Amino acid sequence: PVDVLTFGETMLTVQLPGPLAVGADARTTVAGAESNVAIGLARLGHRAAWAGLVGDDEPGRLILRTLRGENVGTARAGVRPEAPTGGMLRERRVADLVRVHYWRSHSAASLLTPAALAPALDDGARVLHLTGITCALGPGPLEAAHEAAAHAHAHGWTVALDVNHRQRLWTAEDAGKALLPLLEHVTVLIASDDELPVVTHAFAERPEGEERAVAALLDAGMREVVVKRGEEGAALHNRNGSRHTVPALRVPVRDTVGAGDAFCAGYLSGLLDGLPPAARLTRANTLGAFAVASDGDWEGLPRRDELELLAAAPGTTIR
Ligand code: ADP
Ligand code: KDG
Repeated sequence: PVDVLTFGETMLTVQLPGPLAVGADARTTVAGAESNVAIGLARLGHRAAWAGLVGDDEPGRLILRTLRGENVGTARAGVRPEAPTGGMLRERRVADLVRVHYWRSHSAASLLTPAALAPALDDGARVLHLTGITCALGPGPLEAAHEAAAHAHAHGWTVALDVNHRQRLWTAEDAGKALLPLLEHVTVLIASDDELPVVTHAFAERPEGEERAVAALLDAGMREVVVKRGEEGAALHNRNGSRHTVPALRVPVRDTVGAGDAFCAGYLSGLLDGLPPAARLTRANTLGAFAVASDGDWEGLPRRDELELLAAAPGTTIR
């Protein structure tokens, strides 16, 4: 068995330094919330496997090659000739504002079903990592996420769910309804502070405010609720009543996309290493800081021997 199994949609990603409407030179890469997490974990030496679907096309080949090059297991990834790999274009519209465009409806990744995922589940894992994005891709991926969560729960794995709400894919109301039946299987819920109402939207007594939302989630059976607070860091609420907050690292901001995924990788790494709560948050914040201080979702994430790198004084040259 691997340490962490994850799956979802990884896309060909085109990054433009300026507005698309007038044309700009592009950089191509691959990105997907779950594969970002898998790469972050693999860089730290954990065994991570990604079991998504790609098309039988050049973007699909780039995705699999990239994941293999990052030591992410792809033995259970699938290639579907009947649909294309999804794509995403990210334009820096103005200095501090990035706009995303998707080409992902009817993509290969949206063909995922519980049957396609079964071999990966049979392999076993210590942790299953899910995100709300996969649940938004269509009925097959939602069912696959649900069955994976039920299987993992029944086999005693840790089940992590990052809410990762994407307004471009579905409404908060639809997300709340779809995620509700999954929650009984979730061990660790990870959400930004503004995503908590998305998950609790479908609760019978809709809790108002962060404190009540967290309490309602812990009552629903989760062991831990982890709240991401951007440049302020993060908080961890444990079912046993303990609560920890750890500030973010201070780093120059290059590209904030991918920070949440890096954070998840750091948190799960801390869990796998058996770190105490505050140390798990510190590792999560450290990976989030690496993501914001470098271009790309995952390209700048640290290897284990680089975890302390951000403690260096600004402007340091290591020689
Ligand atoms: P998301 O990318 O999912 O919206 P956040 O913006 O909350 O999530 O960022 C996730 C984590 O990344 C934060 O909890 C923090 O650890 C780190 N992070 C985000 N922004 C910054 C920043 N400006 N400086 C340092 N760390 C940051
Ligand atoms: O978290 C970063 C991801 O959002 C990303 O790179 C692409 O998976 C993605 C999505 O659906 O937006």
